[in-house]
Amino acid sequence: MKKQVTPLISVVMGSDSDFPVMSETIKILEDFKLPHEVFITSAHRSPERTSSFAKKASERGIKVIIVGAGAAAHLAGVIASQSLLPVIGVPIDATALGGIDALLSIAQMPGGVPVATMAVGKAGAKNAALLAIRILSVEDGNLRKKLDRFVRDMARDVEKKQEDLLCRKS
Ligand code: RP5
Repeated sequence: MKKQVTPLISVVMGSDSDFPVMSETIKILEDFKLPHEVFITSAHRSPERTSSFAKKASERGIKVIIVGAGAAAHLAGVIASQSLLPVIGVPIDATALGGIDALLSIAQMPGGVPVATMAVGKAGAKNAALLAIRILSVEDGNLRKKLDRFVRDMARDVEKKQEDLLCRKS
């Protein structure tokens, strides 16, 4: 029988239409082998489900909540108002406003209820996972080593791009 692993990170989204962007978060968490869960709930369409999720997340062992939402994106703020866990918001381009609506809704929280707001779209979704990993790596040496390797690989990729470009030119 497969051993059940308690998720440390919850990846929440307002709708299944957010999944193509939030899959960037999930990819990074999988690469780092971090136990996580994926949960769909909406601040507006399922407020009770959202509230129940936020209130119980900490007691279930969740350490960081990542929230992707588009339009009038209140989900991250509503969850942050009902949980003491760190909440990271990813604004999603879901309307004619190109994500500016979600960006402002997530970033412009009133003083007292913090939500760490990422860039709109896939880069933000990727960085949300990396920020969660940075938070957890403060207390986890192995995770810090993996993060360090990730950062060094990224720098090496830049150098490789330079070399490839020079090869193409010559
Ligand atoms: C938000 O409304 C969701 O996060 C999504 O980005 C947007 C549109 O949702 P759907 O109409 O595609 O379900 O709550």
